[in-house]
Amino acid sequence: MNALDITINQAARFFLENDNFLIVSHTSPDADTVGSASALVAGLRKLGKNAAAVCDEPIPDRLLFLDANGCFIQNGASETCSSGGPNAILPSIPAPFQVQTYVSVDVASATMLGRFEQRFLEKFFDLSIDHHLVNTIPCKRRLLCTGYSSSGEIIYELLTLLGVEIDRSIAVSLYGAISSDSGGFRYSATRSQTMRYAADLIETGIDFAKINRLLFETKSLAQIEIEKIAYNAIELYEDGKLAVIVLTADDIAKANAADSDIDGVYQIPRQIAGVEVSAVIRQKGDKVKVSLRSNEYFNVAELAASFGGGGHFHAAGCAFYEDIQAVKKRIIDSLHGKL
Ligand SMILES: [Mn+2]
Repeated sequence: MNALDITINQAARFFLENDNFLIVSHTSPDADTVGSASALVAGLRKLGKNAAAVCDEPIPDRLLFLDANGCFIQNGASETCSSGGPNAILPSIPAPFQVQTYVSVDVASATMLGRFEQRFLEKFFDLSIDHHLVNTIPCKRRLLCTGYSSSGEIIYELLTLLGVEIDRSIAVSLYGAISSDSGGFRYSATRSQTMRYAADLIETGIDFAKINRLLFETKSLAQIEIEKIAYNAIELYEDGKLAVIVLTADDIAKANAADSDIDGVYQIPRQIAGVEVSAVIRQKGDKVKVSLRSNEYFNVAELAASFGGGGHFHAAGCAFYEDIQAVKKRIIDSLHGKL
């Protein structure tokens, strides 16, 4: 516990007492941040509040079904609306009302905010809702549920507490968020509560099999292309306990892969028998992003945090402004003798 931490009841009161919410998702948007933010906005609107969600990167097409209510303002969607006033954020993000309350969902660190990073380093979030083990978001209060599989579980609890009726479109958003972050209810973060909430959501009549197929069994051609390159790039260290994949800007261009196409690559190296830690190191603009995964005993959240990043025990990430080969050496050196 930290002085910023509030309970879920206090968070519910916070939403009742405030209005004109902008819900901010993390960059490289995944199903949890998209589904959770969309469900929260839809729920707040049902309570008569003004709310909209935003992410500094476009929501990938394959995740748009999680925002059936159109809760996300897509970048540049409208130049005629303006958030305006002293609280105005980036002029390129139009909200159809004057934003007063800023809430982050599923965002562990300011580096996951894209161009919003500077703004929120200066002017803190009013509330940060998250389930990451390490959360360093600049905020005035924080609802941090580290035992939860997903932010989707937190939003489900919150909306239930607020008396919001969970209709099918909200259920799709939340089920997708929970199923995705729990790895289809396979990862260790899955608890009995996760299954209970999912069961409640299934009872609304959603096509959960379709949601799981869209999340786990559907790939774009670019995804397959980048995965082919990734398989060929696997290198093993530390007696086969560390697997590393480096994806250069050239590799990514050759596969014509967008960020969301690369997400699936993170799971590949840790599938090799005997591997404990995997690192996928890739160029992203002027940054080099590192996605770390572990299978059993190694806490990759700690390793990522030592480089200014964050995440969970078994899945974490960090970023560098260095040459990609230098980053690779740094990661390999930092794990030498530790596995
Ligand atoms: Mn999450």
